[in-house]
Amino acid sequence: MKVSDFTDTTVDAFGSAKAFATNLVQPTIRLGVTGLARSGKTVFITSLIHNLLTSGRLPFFDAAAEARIRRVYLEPQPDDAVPRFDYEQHIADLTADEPHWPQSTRRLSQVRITIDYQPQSFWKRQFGHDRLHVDIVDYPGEWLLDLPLLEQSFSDWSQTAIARARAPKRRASAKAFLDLLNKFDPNDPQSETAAQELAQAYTSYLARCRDEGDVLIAGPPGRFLMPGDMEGSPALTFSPLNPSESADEASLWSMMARRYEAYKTHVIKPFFRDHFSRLDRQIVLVDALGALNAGNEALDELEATLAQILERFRPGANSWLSSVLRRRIDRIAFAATKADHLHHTSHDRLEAILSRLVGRAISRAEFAGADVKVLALAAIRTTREGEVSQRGEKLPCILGYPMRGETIGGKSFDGKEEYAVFPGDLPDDPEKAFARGKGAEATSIHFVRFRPPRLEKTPLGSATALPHIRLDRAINFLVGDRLS
Ligand SMILES: Nc1nc2c(ncn2[C@@H]2O[C@H](COP(=O)(O)OP(=O)(O)OP(=O)(O)O)[C@@H](O)[C@H]2O)c(=O)[nH]1
Ligand SMILES: [Mg+2]
Repeated sequence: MKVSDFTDTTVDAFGSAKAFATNLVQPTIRLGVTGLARSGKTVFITSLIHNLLTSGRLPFFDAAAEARIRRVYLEPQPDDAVPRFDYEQHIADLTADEPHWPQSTRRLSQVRITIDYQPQSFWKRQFGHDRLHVDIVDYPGEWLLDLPLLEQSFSDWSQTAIARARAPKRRASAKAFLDLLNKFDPNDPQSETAAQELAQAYTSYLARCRDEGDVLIAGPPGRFLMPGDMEGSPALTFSPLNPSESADEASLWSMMARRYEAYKTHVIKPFFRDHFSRLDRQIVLVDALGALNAGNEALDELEATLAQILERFRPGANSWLSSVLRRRIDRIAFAATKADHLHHTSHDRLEAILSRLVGRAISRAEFAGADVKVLALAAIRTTREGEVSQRGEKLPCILGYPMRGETIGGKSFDGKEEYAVFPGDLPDDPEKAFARGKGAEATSIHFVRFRPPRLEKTPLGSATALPHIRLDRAINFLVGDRLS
């Protein structure tokens, strides 16, 4: 056993005992909210909190439907070193007179909401257990994809990363990096300037994949595009290099290899040990509509990525991760977000497609003891439904305010005009969305981004609850049983 293993487990044992004792006195759920970039994490957490704080319409959240929620409030979050989820700013953006979507967030953050409720259970009433803290942790799903690096040497990772950059779909985004790479000999003397130049080129390539290319996931290291406080530190200033057989200690190769190891020690391990391992429940948000829109290859990539993410929740018995996991995640929800882009007749179909996307991975992973739920939701509903007559036929459509700059069939919008949109139909059989070649059915959905809805104000001037689709079912699954 290595010293580091020993320390990890010891800290873990103390941590668990303390958490267990505290949890008896103050029941707490740590709820992880994750998903790839732009999947809807910030909007989901903001709407969840706002709906709880303002007693929104939550008929499928049992404790609310049974009128057992006494009070919900925000409390200072208990982890001093973790940035607070900026609920106040996000809700101000969404409920402004000109409502707009919150800014993209690129780091982990946390917020605590407390629910005072009337317990149903006799014992809970006897012991005065009528309060639940929910610590919500927002973190990028890309960080979960870093885990395999722990088992890869710098040489193996370099090979994989360079092969990936040369793949047809990425070659254009990677050109500048690949050209630069060939100018350096890994046996050259180590140099900070070289490391910075290469790291910058590698980061720009990843950013181009994320922003422009038709790939869904830029690829590890996940923190390169979300550096947070570590921006500019050596642990984030490296890149893969062409193979070297005989590099000495003072070479560029050795310098990059050391930094790659530092990334594992200072970035990957602390995230899994200090944050991920403490989660009790998890929701993974998936922009399945975006992937459907982007075509079959994007769907394949999404399926493979979700499978990897799922493995993190049930790692094999021998991995480093299982040794630091403090608790078992006992409930995992997968949610297809932005369902308000579809007519309600397609919501079940979207759920079926997401079930098909994660289904194989769920059946492969060992999920004994964990409940898994798949659902389609819209944390904020931006549209309403209607019908439009066309050649004597009534067609279901959705109506919303396309955002400024969006276009449909040559018409461009200013964000002020409501417009009827035919989002297109999802296939009734989810397999058809995945089919190839003959028999394949092109899924023709067309999206425009809608602006958030303008909310009514209460007599006191605050905004009424944000409208949603099936958000209450997600809340019920994630925390409902702890309010019985
Ligand atoms: N119509 C609709 N659009 C949504 C909804 N949720 C998110 N969106 C859209 O998706 C975008 C991204 O949502 P965020 O909540 O910022 O996503 P995120 O996962 O936090 O993104 P990053 O912080 O960049 O990783 C928003 O700006 C909206 O355009 C929803 O419920 N309905
Ligand atoms: Mg965000």
